[in-house]
Amino acid sequence: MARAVGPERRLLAVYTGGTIGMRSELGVLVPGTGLAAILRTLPMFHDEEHARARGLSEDTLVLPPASRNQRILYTVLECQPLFDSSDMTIAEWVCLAQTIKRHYEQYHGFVVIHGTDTMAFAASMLSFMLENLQKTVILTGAQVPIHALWSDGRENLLGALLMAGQYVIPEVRAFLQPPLKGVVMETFGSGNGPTKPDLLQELRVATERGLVIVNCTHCLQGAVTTDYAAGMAMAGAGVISGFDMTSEAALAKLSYVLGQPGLSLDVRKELLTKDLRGEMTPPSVEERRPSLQGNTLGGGVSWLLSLSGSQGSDLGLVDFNGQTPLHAAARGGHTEAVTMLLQRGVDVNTRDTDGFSPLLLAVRGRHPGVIGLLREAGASLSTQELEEAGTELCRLAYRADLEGLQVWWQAGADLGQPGYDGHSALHVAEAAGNLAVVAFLQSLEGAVGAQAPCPE
Ligand code: ASN
Repeated sequence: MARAVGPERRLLAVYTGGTIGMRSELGVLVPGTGLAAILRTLPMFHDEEHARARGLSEDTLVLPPASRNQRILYTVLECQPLFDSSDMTIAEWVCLAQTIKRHYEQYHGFVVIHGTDTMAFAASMLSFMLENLQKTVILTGAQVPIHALWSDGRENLLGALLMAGQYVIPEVRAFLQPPLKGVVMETFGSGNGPTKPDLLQELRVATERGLVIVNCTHCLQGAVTTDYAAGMAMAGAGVISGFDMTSEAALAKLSYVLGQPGLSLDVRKELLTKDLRGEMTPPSVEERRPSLQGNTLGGGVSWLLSLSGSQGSDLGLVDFNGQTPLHAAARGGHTEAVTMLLQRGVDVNTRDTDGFSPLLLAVRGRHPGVIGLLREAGASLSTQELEEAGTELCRLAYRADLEGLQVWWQAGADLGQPGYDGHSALHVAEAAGNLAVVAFLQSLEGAVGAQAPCPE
């Protein structure tokens, strides 16, 4: 969250309805029009003197000065019709997103004035619909109409206007940037989240940079597990399991652990997985057995290795998805574990039930160290795995993602392979003017073809 600069910040307040602007009719509350007119009469929402001196148009309101050199100007866009939010459906949320999109360039930020009954749904919907958002969008509402003698609405709306006007809070991906040190994430069911590769990649980059992310379930009972691929993906991205901790306990514990002076990052992470004050029930060793990933992967693999020596356990053991310990180690970028497993002679080209090899998982996770080890041990991508690669390569070229292209090359993919529309990554990079990518791809063509030589 960065402080917004500039003498004037212009906001659009989209008024969709809700109690904040309701009136009583025949003893019941119904959506009320004319919110802007009410705000204009309240000095905390409009500085008439400044508006006149500045020659602002009729539909523009201006807050009294909140900081010395900055004014927040805003326009209220009243929707037709106005809703009690319990009547709002996907159609209205789409319309709301389109309204923000239509006005995106004219304003520095947006406030959505919304009923509280379904505000959480609207906020969640918007966070998915407004992709690549670079401006602040804040939802607010109230339990009591804003014109009532006492109303939470005045404080809520003022807070929303000040936040949207004074701070740049772009979408959650950018949210993980420094100076943030820790995050408590609430996920579905047993710790499952979306497995969108770009989201997982953001999480992975953040955890690798040292951000501590703790995963808690939003369920009132039960714990975070890795029973599902969706939960496994979180752990694979370096997110720490909060097991059965409540989000409140996790937040307090994270603050406590991050606030302890002189501890290394690993020690802090270790502390988070331990029960310090009766706040969690970490799983027993037995329960941990099938997971074999995330922070416990190194230990889990060593444990398996020790068993394989003494009791002949099988390192080719698979989980529900047909993935072996080598898949898990490759996906998590654990070079030591990969080395140990390869030394024990596990099958380097083993495929899971989707046909994916450890090498493909290492490419997706962008782990060049692991890719190198797997290639040296004879790993190669199958025809099936390479089938979709052309389109992925074009996407990376378009985004000037050199690192992404390099790992595919290191894994032995043909970077000249066309995407779904017949264009190659080089065509796409040239068209997009991504010169570094063009130079990289041309250097491969000139030298050894667009495919990495197989290591000896
Ligand atoms: N029924 C109202 C609504 O969601 C409740 C409120 O805004 N406080 O529109």
